[in-house]
Amino acid sequence: ANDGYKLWLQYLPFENKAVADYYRDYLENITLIGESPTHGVIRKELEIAIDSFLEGKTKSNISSKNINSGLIWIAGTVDLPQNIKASLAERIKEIKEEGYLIKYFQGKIFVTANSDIGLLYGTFALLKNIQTRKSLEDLDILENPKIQLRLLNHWDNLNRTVERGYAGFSIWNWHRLPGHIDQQYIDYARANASIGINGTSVTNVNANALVLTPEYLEKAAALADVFRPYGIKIYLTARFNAPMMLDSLPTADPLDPLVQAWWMKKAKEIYSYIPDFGGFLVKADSEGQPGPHNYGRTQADGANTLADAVKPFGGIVMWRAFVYNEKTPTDRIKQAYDEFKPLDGKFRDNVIVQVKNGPLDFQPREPFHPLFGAMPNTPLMMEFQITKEYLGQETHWVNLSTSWKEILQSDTYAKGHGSTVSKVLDGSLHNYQLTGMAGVSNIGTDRNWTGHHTGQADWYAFGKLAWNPESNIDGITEDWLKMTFTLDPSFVNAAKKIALNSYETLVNYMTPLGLHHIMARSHHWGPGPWVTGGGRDDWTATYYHKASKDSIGFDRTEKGSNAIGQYAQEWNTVWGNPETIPMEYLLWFHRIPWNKKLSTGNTLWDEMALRYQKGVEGARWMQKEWTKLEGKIDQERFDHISSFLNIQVKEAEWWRDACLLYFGQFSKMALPAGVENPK
Ligand code: GCW
Repeated sequence: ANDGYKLWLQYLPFENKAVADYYRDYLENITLIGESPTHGVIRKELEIAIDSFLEGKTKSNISSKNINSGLIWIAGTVDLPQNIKASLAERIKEIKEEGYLIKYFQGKIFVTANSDIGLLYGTFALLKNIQTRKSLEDLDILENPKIQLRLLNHWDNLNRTVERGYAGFSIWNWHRLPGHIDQQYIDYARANASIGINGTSVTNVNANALVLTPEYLEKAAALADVFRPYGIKIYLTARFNAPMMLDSLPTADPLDPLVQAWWMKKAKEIYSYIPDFGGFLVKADSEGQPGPHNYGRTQADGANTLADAVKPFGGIVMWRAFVYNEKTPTDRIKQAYDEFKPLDGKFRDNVIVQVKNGPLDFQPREPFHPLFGAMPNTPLMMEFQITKEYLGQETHWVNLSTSWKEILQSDTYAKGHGSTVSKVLDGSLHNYQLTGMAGVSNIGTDRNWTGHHTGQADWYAFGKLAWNPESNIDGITEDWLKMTFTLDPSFVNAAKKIALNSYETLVNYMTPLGLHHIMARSHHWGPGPWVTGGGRDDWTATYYHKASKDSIGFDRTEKGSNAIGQYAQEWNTVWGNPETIPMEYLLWFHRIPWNKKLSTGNTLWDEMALRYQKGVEGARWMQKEWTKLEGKIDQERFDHISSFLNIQVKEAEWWRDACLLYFGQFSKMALPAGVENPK
């Protein structure tokens, strides 16, 4: 049985004697030089791994004294033997702060780095090569992260509910902190370090100011102490009106000297608890959160006040661009760009603006956010959602890295062809001095952390893409499957195929052809294309699809809201024309008559119906393929995924039926051949 708690760090036992013999020689002779807490973590991880690989049949001998016998050397560049250091000098020069080199040389494997954390990352990389049973004699890996801030964002409340929690409650037990350090915090740090995540914002962006009080800072400091040896910094969400909430200041105006002094003092206090505190993550002026707008100030005024407070201590502010207001009559998806673009260059150098992947809100599919490429003088970081708020929540198998890759490889054309979002993020396009990627966490108290076992893959892939947004997702998915379940290629290949098809399948059964925000009200689970009224148009479905008896879709061309005008001319040309726009964005940008013939030869209505049907068939295919894999992995996880796939198929049918019945009232057209009649 396997409950999935060990994630991708299963360190599956060697499958036969030959394999065990091959690796044993190496694993029994490890030289580890250094005594820092991070070295302690490295030693512990190696012990866990060796014990598991060799099923407790060997005693690991990891010592700084094995100078001669060591077949694996784990040592900082300064601690390498002189002759090795000289021979590898050219390569060593390329290693940056958090990077590492793994090199097979003169019969030994050298894992080396300039920092303790680099060494830990190198160790995890070596272990991954053993987990995936690579030949060690070929090892020559030099890796540096392409992005500096690689963060999880927890939307966790202090009472342990989670804003969008689909895997149980928050793992942070504030009540027991700081006295009790749960093993899960340590395992959380291990898992994150293994994929290069180096920061975590532990509280909801819909922030509770209480977390900034001494009582909670002491608790946060205890978490920071756990994370530190793993290279993970802690960040907190700052409620913008905290000066009023906590100390009854009459205002939270960011330009008021008393308010500025309050934040300065607060920052000093926080750093007295957490000397390496990362900084603040802020949601302001959005969905009822307080912000600089309350005082007629700009987002830059707000961000800069907080940034000045943490600056003396080396802290940063991640200021979210998810700012919109129901009272602003402009198309909601245009508002962030309208607000932030004029502020380009007005932020302090320790501010980074955190932008969601698309301009609306984590829909199954959106075009990339037009701010990417539009802020050459203000560093922007990515915010992806790992938790599946709008994508069926925890029971649907959807391989998110497929959609992330689509966004990362999107061309902004900011500096001509090839100006991808990925290059905006890694800083190379605009020479950003701060770079980052955040993922809204899907972690909860479920025994397997993420509800669906495959939610672990999204956590894993997020870390890998944050380290290098150019990473190959086929490889990421394959490695994850091998380390998590089994090395049996018949399982890995089949499961990978399911995973890599899952995203398009979901888009088809939920929101084909660029449909968006047609989920049920508020919880966003299940279909709700009929959702209307309720006082906030921008939270309804009808605002977005605008179905009428003639047409459907949101005209965002020049003739409509002109959201398209926020993108480069190249996109205006392609997306502006319903004949040339890729089908997946059709109704995002255009209003199309039901009976219009598309390039596929189908009318819009037929195309929509056929795509919903295709989505359902895709979900059934996933289920069928999964069934064939019984016996190839442990029964516990096999059954768990099987039962979720049952839900997924039912919900795919539900989505198709609900949407076709609803939209059919407008189109009044018959379903094309091949589409099942709604139940
Ligand atoms: O997607 C929406 C969610 C809110 C969330 C908000 C945000 C944290 O429905 O629950 O609030 O986005 O990103 O701020």
